[in-house]
This record gives sequence, C-alpha cells and structure tokens, in this order.
Amino acid sequence: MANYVTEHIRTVALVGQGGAGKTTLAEALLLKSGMIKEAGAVERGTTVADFDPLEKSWQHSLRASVLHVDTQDTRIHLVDTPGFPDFLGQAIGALDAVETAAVVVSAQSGVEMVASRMMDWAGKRRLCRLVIVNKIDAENVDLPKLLAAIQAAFGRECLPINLPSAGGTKVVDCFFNPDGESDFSSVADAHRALVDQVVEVDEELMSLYLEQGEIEAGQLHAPFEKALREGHLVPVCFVSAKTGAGVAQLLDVLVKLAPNPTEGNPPLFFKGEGDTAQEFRSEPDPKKHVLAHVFKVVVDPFVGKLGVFRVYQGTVTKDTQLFIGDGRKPFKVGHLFLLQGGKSVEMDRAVPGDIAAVAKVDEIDFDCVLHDSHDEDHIHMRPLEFPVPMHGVAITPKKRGDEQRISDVLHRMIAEDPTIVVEHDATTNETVLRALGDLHLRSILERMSAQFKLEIDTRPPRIPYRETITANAEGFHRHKKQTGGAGQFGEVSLRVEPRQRGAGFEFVDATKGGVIPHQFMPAVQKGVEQVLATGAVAGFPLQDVRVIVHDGKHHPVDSKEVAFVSAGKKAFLDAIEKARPIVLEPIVTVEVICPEGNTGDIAGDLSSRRGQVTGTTGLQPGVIAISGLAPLVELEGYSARLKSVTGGHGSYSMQLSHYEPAPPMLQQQLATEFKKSRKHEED
Ligand SMILES: Nc1nc2c(ncn2[C@@H]2O[C@H](COP(=O)(O)OP(=O)(O)O)[C@@H](O)[C@H]2O)c(=O)[nH]1
Ligand SMILES: [Mg+2]
Repeated sequence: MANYVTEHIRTVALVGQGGAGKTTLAEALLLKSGMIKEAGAVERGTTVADFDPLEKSWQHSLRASVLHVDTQDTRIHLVDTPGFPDFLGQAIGALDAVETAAVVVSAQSGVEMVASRMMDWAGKRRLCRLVIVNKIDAENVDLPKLLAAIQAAFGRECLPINLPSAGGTKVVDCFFNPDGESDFSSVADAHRALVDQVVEVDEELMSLYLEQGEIEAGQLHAPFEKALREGHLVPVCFVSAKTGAGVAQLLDVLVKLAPNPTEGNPPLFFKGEGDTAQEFRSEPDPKKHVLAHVFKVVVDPFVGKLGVFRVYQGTVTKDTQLFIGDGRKPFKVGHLFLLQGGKSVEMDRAVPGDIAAVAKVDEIDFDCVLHDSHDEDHIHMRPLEFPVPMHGVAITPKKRGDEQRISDVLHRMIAEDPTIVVEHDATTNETVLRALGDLHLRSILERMSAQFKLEIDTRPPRIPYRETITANAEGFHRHKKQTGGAGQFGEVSLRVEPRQRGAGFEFVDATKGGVIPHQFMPAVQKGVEQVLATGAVAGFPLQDVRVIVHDGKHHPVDSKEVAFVSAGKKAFLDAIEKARPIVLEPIVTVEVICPEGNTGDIAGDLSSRRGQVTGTTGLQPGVIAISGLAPLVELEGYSARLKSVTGGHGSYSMQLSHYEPAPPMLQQQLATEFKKSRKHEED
C-alpha cells in the first residue's frame, strides 16, 4: 500500500444534524475517488460508514465511523459522525482527531441545532471550519435564502467557495475562477467577496490588492490557510450527495485548500500532574517521539477492543512499543490497521496526521495518549468535555443470574461511549443507566438484547438527589460489647466540615499518639464510607464533606476491626445529625427546539416549575432553540408535555448543570419518606 507523507494527508470530520446527508456524502466521496465501485444507500443499509447492525436497522449513524479516501496523491481521513443530539459524544470525540470540521447542512431543512452546536465546538477547538450545503438537487430549495440563514447563524465569514449552477446539477468553482455563470449570485461577485475576506489577514497582500485590484490564485494559498486557521473565513460548498453534483469540486477543496496536519491548530498536550502540568505542542515531525491520542474505542464481541487513534508526532509501525498514558509497561503494536468503516487493512506505518487502529489492547481507554518515550511521564491532553447524561432507567435482568453479564456488557459500552453512565443506587439496590436522551437509552437497551442476548426489565429510576451538611459538628461513638468470651471495643471522636460544592469527600486522620492504632484506621474509614453511599437523612449519597478523626480509644485485647467500623459509622452519623444536613437536587440544562410561536408557552411552563429561560437562538425562520435551567424532578413527563404544547413539533435534550439545596417542602417530604421506609425495614 502506498504511504503518504504528512503534507499529503487531510483529516476531516463530517458533522451536523442527523439526516443532513453526511453518511451519503461520505459514500459519494468514496465513489468519486474510486475507493468503491458502487454507491451504497442508507435506506438499504449498504453504506460503508453505517456498518453496524443496529445502524442498518435504524437507518441512522449511531457511532463515529472512520474512513479514508485516496485521491490526487492525497489521503483524506474522514470521520463520519452521528447527528442526533443523543449521540453527540461520538461527534465531539471526532473533532479532536481532525484539522477540519465540515458542518453538513441540508438544503431542505436548513440550519439545525446540531449544526450550530458543532460550529461552536469546532470554533472553541480552533479547528478550520467548512460548511457543506447538501441536497441541492432536492425540490423546493431556496439556496440564496439558505446562504443568508447560514451567514445569520454562523457569521458573515461564511462565504461560498463554489456555487450551484444549471439548476443544481452542476457546481462552479469561484475561488480559482474569477467569472462564470451560477444559479444565484454572480461568480465574479462571489470570487471578489472571497478575495476581500482572505487578504484581510495579510497587510502586504492587502495593499497589493488595493493597488492592482486583483490577486493571483497562487498568492492566495498561504493567506487562505491563515484565514481558515484564524476562523476569519468559513468556506461554503454546495453538493448533492445523491446526484454527485459538486462532489469532485468538494474533493478539490479538501485536497487543494483544506489544511494539512502541519497547517492546522493541533490540540495541546500536557506533561505532569494537576496544577503543575506544563503544556506543550506536538510537532508534526515523523522522526520525533510518538504522540498519539485515542479518540474512539470499539469493543467488539468477536475481535475485542480496538483503539482508534490520531498520530500527532512521530511514526508508528507494527514494531513500535507504545506506552498508554502513565502506564509503565509498553505494548508492541503488532498489527496496525487502516479503517474503512467496518473493514480494515494492515498498514506499515502511521505518520503525523494519520488515523489508525490497534486491536486487542485491553488497557487502551477512550481519550488516552499513546507515546514511546521511556523517560516521559503523565502525558495527557486536556480531557474532552462531554455533556453529563441525565436520562435514566433502572434496569434489572429478566433472568436471575444475569447480573454479572449485564455489568460486563455495560462496562464495555462505557468504554466506547463516554456519555453513558452506570450508577448503583445503594438505598434501593438498583442499577441505573443514564444516557443523553431517549434514543440513546433505547439504542443501548436494543444493543444489549440484539447483540448480547440480554433480556432486561426497565423502570423509571429515583431522582438522583444528594445529601450534604452545612455546618461543622463533632461526633462521638463508643462501641463496646461483652458477649461471653472476647469483647469488642472501639471509640472514635471526629469532626465534620462542609466542603465546596463538587469538592467530594475527604477523610483526614488527625489522631496522635496511637490512640487509634494505625491498623484500625482503615476500619474507621470504612465505617464512615458506609454512610456516604446511603446517606443519613433521606437515603441519598452524601457528598462534599470532610471528616477529621481526631481522637479515640482502643483496648489491647478487645479492639477489633468490626468494632472500629461500627464506631466510625455511628460517630459520623452522630456528627451529621448536628451538622444541619440538607438534600441537594440536580438542576439540569434543557434545550428545547420548537416552532417560534410556542416560545411563550415553553417559557411559562418552565417558570411555573421552578425553572427559567436562559437564552434563545433563532435556528431558521420560524424555528427557535430555547435553553433553560430547571430542577430535574420538575421535568418528569416533560416529553408528553412538550408534545401537547407544540403539537408534536418540539424536541428537547437535557444534561446536568449543578446541584442546589432542594426547597424546604421537598426536603421534608424526602426525609419523611425515608423514615417511613426505614421503619418498614425494621418492622
Ligand atoms: N435528495 C437528496 N437526498 C439525500 C442527499 N444526501 C442524502 N440524502 C438522503 O437523506 C437521508 C439522510 O441521509 P444520511 O446520509 O443518512 O444522513 P446523515 O444522518 O447526515 O448521515 C437519506 O434518506 C438519504 O438518502 C442528497 O444529496 N439529495
Ligand atoms: Mg449518518
């Protein structure tokens, strides 16, 4: 297989709303460049990118899919991503592997929520951005109006780099081409607008342009790259993935104008831990040490774990020994794979810019860094920020004895998808699965039944309240038992202090002179931690507390581990009771997409439920995105409410924002329920 040097590599993520045509476009790019002989279709489940059985049956991408196109002496690594808000985790991961984010917008549906989100994310990551208007063949599309909407939503720096002509059956270039005919604006005007924008990043070129009134295309390349890199220009391309119009021109844009891995803004790496970590930049030099980042993990029941990574520095071959993050033991690559959807071929080497995969390495985790320098420690990237999932179901196996298998399978799924969380509710002894939305949850459950043959019962879970304390307090307990022969003795004095929200739990041993022998301190801590899981006032996990054990007593014969576990636990409970404990409730960010006319109803509903609107964004004429904050408990049954308010034209997503003290009424109600349930248990 041919090897490509870094300058001849491009990396592109196809992002945007589900249904915009990303997967079909990937297929068209593969076809046009001769990588495949015939184009598959999403409807028939025959595309290269949607190869997973669940994707075929749902006819939608559910995971990021890695592909490559070899054309004009260039290798383009493409990452096709899912476009439903529920599956955004996969798309966000993909953005970390590429120089260019291509935001695909359907000419039929216009600018939608995921496209705006991705534009933002890509901007924050300082990626070069490209807007691709797809479906120009479709009926009743108004492209000039759409371009105006794109500029209104994403900024005036969005300028066509080619234009549809002959009724959307062809596309003409307006970057190299200073004139010609198109369906809407004149090619000359579009060309001029582009040049005007590009020269703004280069003063010398600007004065030359003002003098001569024209700049040669060759002279525009460097400033063009700069404008892209600085977000000063976002080229807009027109295509029809279905008819193939504009696909050759898009390939040209990617090869001739999209940045190669030496021209982009690579993400920063860090060395060292915590606040003292030093940032450094990778260099796209194939001769330096290897630095690569795993942006996707696939756990296949047959092939095992596949780690898909992007190389930033150095060269990986099958003989390379790679360390995983802080791991001390390197592994040998063995087989290095180039992916084409569900298929893979071996490649001899991966250089900066390449996207490749290794199989069967269990220690590889999502977001880890691979490197080959023995003397370097704690190399990492700033962790990707994923939305915290809040849509939950409590699950139990239909067949007894399946608990362990369920836990194994969920473990694998978490390895693949950072936006799945599995919690154990210690009070109800329930396993709770949380995902970003209904579709996301359903896809997980369906995968469990179809792929892993697990039958599961589901139920709405409890609201994940938390407990904390609001004052300092002292706690004491003496555990003493004398039963026949040997006794049990342990005594603990401790202090509790509230910590900042989100700071978590801290245990401090401040005893002196061995009043509690060293070997029993873990038992005290164990006792304290037993309370953390089940809480003290309402049966919810306790958080943001510091426990300082400062005194105690022991007995040379009767002191035992059990005695200190019990003393630790009861001393802690004693302290909490005096430390003004409260219940915290989860507050979520909701984002509602609905017809503009419903704005008042949605806002009114939110504010009547202790919520508030924090902002609105117009997406396209008549459609609005409303963001707001509300307590999770108030959003139970929200999908039905939204449906009735919007006549079925609204959708929403939510994620955790923060925890806040619950209102007094709710506090009381939860505490009463907890007391009752405890009483039941004791009866
Ligand atoms: N008319 C038309 N339909 C298209 C075009 N591209 C994709 N589609 C259709 O749009 C739907 C969604 O396409 P898909 O590639 O799955 O979109 P994705 O969710 O962005 O990956 C499918 O039914 C495609 O056949 C196009 O250029 N023109
Ligand atoms: Mg798709």
